Amino acid sequence: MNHFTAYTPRPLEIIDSTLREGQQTSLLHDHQRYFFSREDKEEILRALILYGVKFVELFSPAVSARERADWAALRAVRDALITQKGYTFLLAHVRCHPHDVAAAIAAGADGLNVYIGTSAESRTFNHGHDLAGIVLRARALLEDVRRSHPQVVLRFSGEDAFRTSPADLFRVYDEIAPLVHRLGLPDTVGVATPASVAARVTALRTRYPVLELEGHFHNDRGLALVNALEAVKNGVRFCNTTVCGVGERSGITSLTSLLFNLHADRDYDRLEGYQLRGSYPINVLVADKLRMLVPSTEPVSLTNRTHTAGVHQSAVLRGAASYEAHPLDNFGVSESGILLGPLSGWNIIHYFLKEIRYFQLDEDTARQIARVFKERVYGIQPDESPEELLTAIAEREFGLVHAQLPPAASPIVQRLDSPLPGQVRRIASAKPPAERANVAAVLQAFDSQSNG
Ligand code: HCA
Ligand code: CU
Repeated sequence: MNHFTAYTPRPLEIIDSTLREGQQTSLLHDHQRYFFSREDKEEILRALILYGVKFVELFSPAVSARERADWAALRAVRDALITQKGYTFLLAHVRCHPHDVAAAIAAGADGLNVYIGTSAESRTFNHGHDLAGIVLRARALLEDVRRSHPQVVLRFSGEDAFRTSPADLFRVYDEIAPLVHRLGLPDTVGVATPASVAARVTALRTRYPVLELEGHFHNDRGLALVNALEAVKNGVRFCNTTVCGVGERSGITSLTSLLFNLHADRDYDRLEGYQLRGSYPINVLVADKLRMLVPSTEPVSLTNRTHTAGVHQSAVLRGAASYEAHPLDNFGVSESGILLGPLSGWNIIHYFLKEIRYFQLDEDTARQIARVFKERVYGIQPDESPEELLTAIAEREFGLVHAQLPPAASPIVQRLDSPLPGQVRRIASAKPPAERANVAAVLQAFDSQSNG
């Protein structure tokens, strides 16, 4: 059976490249890890499939023996989820080279993401072929795959397409278009702007009206997200992302930030089939593998529901909508964080001591404690947390005692909560409790809800 011809693409098809572009992140080197382990990859692939991604890009098996061996393991993960989630296409990212293509086909790739540089910079410094040479090699290779492996899904990309003139890109794509399912449009070095993306996409759509387009945007200018949004709104159906946007240099478009923004723009058709509640868990999963928190610049993050200014904190306690404009709980960020510090007002201190620490106290005492805390917190020691300081002041200097309350779940959870007795104290950079949740289980739960 040919899975691809039997598959009707949705309005937006994410081609997630966390396991290819994402593995090129320098963040892995920061911890002397250099690559994802097989278990990491299996977990990430599983999470992506449960999240609703249907196209996953992997390294060419020609990269190393380990990558080649991992292909079989990842196919097994995919196969185990077919009954539950349908078919997921595993695409190999391959150079325009018969050796890479043969290795990918032998590894059981469903599709080939073939690329070769078309800009003057790539031609000069990368492979040394002129445009005619590129066309010759690419045509021969793609014709051969078409003939010998007609079930393989083919994409061709002129690497560095945004520094390739339209005339040069058309010169190559005109010859390749009849042989492939998709043409790629990678902004390899992050020079594109929303205006240049709109112009390029429109030009390609006009010239190749029956072909699908694929976008890939690097974040060197901080425009990876807005460029991807512009591309999909101009008719690019296939878009490359990675979880948390990790990738070469400053990375590419983040998976969840793209979907989150489409949701904010009420572009619900393009969200068909994605389990948005799994967004934060999947960010946590990958961030955890990179030994970091979900970046504060990531829209789907606990940071976006964490409040420090006193004015914000007291307003959020009365109504979260005051400083939380987006329905982040629909994206799995199901708690708010309140950080205590010198900007905290008496009311949040009252709330923290009463509702989170279950002390018996009145508002007047809370005001007095707040005055002491706000002065003392400036002299806080590196091994002490603001919560510990506040609790110590409340207990030792004001003699507060605990109310005998049942441990009811609170809607607001202290992000930097201090440890239970006997636990090692967490430092500020350690994972908040929500970020250490069993992510696979969470994704699975969302998934079964959505199926039931
Ligand atoms: C690379 C370059 C690439 C390829 C993208 C693509 C880019 O790391 O090999 O194949 O569409 O940014 O151009 O990631
Ligand atoms: Cu890239």
